[in-house]
Amino acid sequence: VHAYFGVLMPGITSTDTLHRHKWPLWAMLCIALYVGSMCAVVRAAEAQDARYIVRFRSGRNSFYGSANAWQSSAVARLGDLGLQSIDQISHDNSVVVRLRFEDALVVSSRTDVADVELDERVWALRETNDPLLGEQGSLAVESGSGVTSAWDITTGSKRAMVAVIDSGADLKHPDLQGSIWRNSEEIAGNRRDDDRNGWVDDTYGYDFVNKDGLPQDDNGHGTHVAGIIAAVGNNATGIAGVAWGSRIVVIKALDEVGSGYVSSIVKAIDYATDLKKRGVPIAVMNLSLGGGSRSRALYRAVERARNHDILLVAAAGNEGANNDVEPLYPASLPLDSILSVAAVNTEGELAGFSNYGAETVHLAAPGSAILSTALRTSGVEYRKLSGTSMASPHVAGILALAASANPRLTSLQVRAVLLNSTSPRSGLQAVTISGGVVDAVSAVQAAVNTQPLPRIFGYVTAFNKAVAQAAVTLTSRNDPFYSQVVTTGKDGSFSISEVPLGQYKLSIRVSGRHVRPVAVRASAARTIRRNFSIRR
Ligand SMILES: [Ca+2]
Ligand SMILES: [Ca+2]
Ligand SMILES: [Ca+2]
Ligand SMILES: [Ca+2]
Repeated sequence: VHAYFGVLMPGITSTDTLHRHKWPLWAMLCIALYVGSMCAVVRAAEAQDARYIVRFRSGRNSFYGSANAWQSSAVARLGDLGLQSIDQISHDNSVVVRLRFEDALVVSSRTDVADVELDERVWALRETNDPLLGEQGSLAVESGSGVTSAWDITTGSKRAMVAVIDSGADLKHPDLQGSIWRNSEEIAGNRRDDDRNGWVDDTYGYDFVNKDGLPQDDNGHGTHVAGIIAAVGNNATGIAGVAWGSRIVVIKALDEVGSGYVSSIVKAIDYATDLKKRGVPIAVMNLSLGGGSRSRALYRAVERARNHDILLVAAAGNEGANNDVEPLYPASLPLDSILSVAAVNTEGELAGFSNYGAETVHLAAPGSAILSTALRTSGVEYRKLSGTSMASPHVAGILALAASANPRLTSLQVRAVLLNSTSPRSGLQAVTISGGVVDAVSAVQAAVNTQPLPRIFGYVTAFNKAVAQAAVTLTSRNDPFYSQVVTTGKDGSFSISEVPLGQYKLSIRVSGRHVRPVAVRASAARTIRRNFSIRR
């Protein structure tokens, strides 16, 4: 028994996965043998409550009812178990509950529960080990990345905005205020959800830590990241952000010490996606944070954002580690809308602290001694910081520049343009996918010269309700080798980007049944809408 525990213990502590009907061997051993002391040790360690994300099945089929309906049914089902939800992720059919490990096992074995995972904490990825790092270097590498030259073509536009999911931002900072998106459809301070997006008084984005409509920074990390992206330019004050003609949406999901729950990150991502759905032109989300295990809830949220043409730029991490071996999330999530960013120092070499990965880290950007806006309560208005947290917003800002330079491109096209235009560095060849440092001038010029391709977008509904998990297949009538398969998100939406010009057949399969296919003619670079409505 002792030897078994030696082998199995890592499984208990490191895995976040509680497969339904599969009890860990250690648990079965505990129950079958009840071997006194060893089990008692394990049980003591696991007896403490932890936060879990519990995802319920939607019912007999894949046709979802309203958000309110599942929510009240989920809460009722938890009540049957004597549990109370402490938070809800309405777009994910999930609730957050505090559970003991053995109770989590019981919950995960229920037939009406689809998934249970730990609601882990993620962290801001500022490099804080070396306080003197902030006193060295300059913006020399930044000018090396060509941002100021790219401004001859564009400084960004309000049509390509960046959502900053972080510790918030100093909303009244004189060098940020003018760049922060304001929700014109929400009346401040009247305790009403005027725009009916589910969040009360969210005039400047939302604070998912304190659950209020004011994402004011109380840490400083988010203010610094926001300033790198879009500090107000040409105002005779302080600094200018990479895309100072653009706007940022401030969403707070990290607390005053720079840490936050995965569930808060998921809700922050959904908040940005919902804004996009109603026409707020968010092209990119920046997440200078990471940690935890691979969260399925997080994956699904990023996928939902991707289906609405929002990219995710994420910091690769500051452990000097190989992400191919030790993945860091969200940067290492396997989705084609993500860019994982390593940091280079002022010499343009991979920074000592930066994570890397020949297969999982896409490119590098300046991340050493970066000057940006500071939380004014810290006594200064600007400060230098280092970390992949500072590299990621450079890439987010340059994506906003490229998207502004050619607004007809989809975000996924802009991502491809940026990846193909990095400035090669020998030291980055074996440790990143692109082998280079982000190059603003090349990216913006390439964006201007790129032919936009159509995107096919639509919703699948049955009896006026969204159908999730429907398989949508696009096959070409011209090219027998071309076919794309995507699945609909919970809101029933699907999106197929970069469709070459030509004639296509779009077909849908729902719960094993085929729906009559439709013809699609992709003749112009625009979003082609095709909705499917199932009546029987
Ligand atoms: Ca609102
Ligand atoms: Ca209001
Ligand atoms: Ca707040
Ligand atoms: Ca300024």
